Amino acid sequence: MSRNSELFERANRSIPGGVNSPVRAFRSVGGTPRFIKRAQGPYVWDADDARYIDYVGSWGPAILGHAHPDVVAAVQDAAANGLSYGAPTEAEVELAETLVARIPSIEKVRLVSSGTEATMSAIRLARGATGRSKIIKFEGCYHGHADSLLVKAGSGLLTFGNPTSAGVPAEFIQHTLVLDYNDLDAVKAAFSQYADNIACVIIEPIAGNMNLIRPAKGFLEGLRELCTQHGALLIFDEVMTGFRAGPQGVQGLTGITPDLTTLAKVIGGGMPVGAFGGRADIMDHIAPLGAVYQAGTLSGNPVAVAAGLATLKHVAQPGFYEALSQQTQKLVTGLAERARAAGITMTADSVGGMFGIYFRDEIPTSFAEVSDANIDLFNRFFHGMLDKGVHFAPSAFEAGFVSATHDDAVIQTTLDAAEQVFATLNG
Ligand code: KE4
Repeated sequence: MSRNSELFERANRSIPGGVNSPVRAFRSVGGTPRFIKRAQGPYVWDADDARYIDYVGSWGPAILGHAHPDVVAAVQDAAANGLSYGAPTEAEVELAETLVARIPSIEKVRLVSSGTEATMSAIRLARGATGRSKIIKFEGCYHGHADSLLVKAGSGLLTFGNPTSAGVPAEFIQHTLVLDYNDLDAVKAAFSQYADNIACVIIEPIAGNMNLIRPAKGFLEGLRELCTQHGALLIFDEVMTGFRAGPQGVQGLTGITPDLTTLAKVIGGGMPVGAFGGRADIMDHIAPLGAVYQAGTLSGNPVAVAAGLATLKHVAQPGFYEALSQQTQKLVTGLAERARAAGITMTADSVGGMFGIYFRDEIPTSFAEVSDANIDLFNRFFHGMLDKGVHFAPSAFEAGFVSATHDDAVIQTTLDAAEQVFATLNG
């Protein structure tokens, strides 16, 4: 038995499903998850010492590549001064100032320890600042596991085909309207029906939790107009796209200004950091200044903040995102070309350092379209690549991630493996 299998069997005895986050369990692709014991650059090694080119990248944070020496050194230096104080530090002020400087829509920001905390807090803030209860989210978008957001969520839940989580009383989600992504008419209808009771619209401005789905032309602009018109807040959940799709996330690519933005992943560089921020007049509703309570023992943790600052310093280097986008485009173009050459129906798309691959004939524009992709073929592709030392995200409903260390040689190795795997998929 492999060490992965042994560890998975052991893990299942003490951890539900053997994992600390559902998507890691390989439930949708089948097989045994790889227990990673170390990572460096574009590679991870599993418990059997097998090496993989990694396109999960910790689901986004590992944008510099794993174990970047500057990030590791920053963490070591910070840790040597103590791990956590429960008191303000200069480093967290520096991270807040960095986010304010980099993301124009963020005038003030509060640091937390995860994306879930960021979106949960942003929703509470929107409700507190507007005095309204209803929120609008979109099917296939995942904003973390806060109760009011676990309604037809994407990511792990979507994979389990479990549109609403158990344990969430109907009362907790009665104010959550779930609409179709890219359906602006549905949003207009919701505002017509609930105009003065909609606190916010929360959206992944490029969705990454139902695989990568772009907003249709005019969709985000329409949301901005409707929110402004009805006094609702527009929340861009850029936990995944922030500093991943581009240096200012999707708001930088589109020029659309949300009222609040949620961040995590890259801003922690692999350590637990999340954030929510935006207009100062809204953020000032947050305790201790305002009446909207929010708190966290490890918020702004000095070791986590050190990793985030070191990461954000590197991504600010001239040409970083151009190079990252170029490598990601090489990957998706190469995959699509090889699939076509092998007679496999597959398309692919990418934005910045994130990408989607779809076993269907066209790039999907909605949850329904991504759901009609050939999941079985994806799963066979996933395992074929895994056997050849390439680790994609273990779900057809997840985006993939490229790091600054995925150079031409790494991309070429991936494409050579894909060519061989596609050849086996025709049967
Ligand atoms: P966390 O609580 O997992 O840090 O962040 C939740 C979250 C919020 N918003 C967006 C847009 C997100 O993508 C996420 C988390 N993303 C998933 C990846 N699909 C995390 C992976 C996992 O759940 O293990």
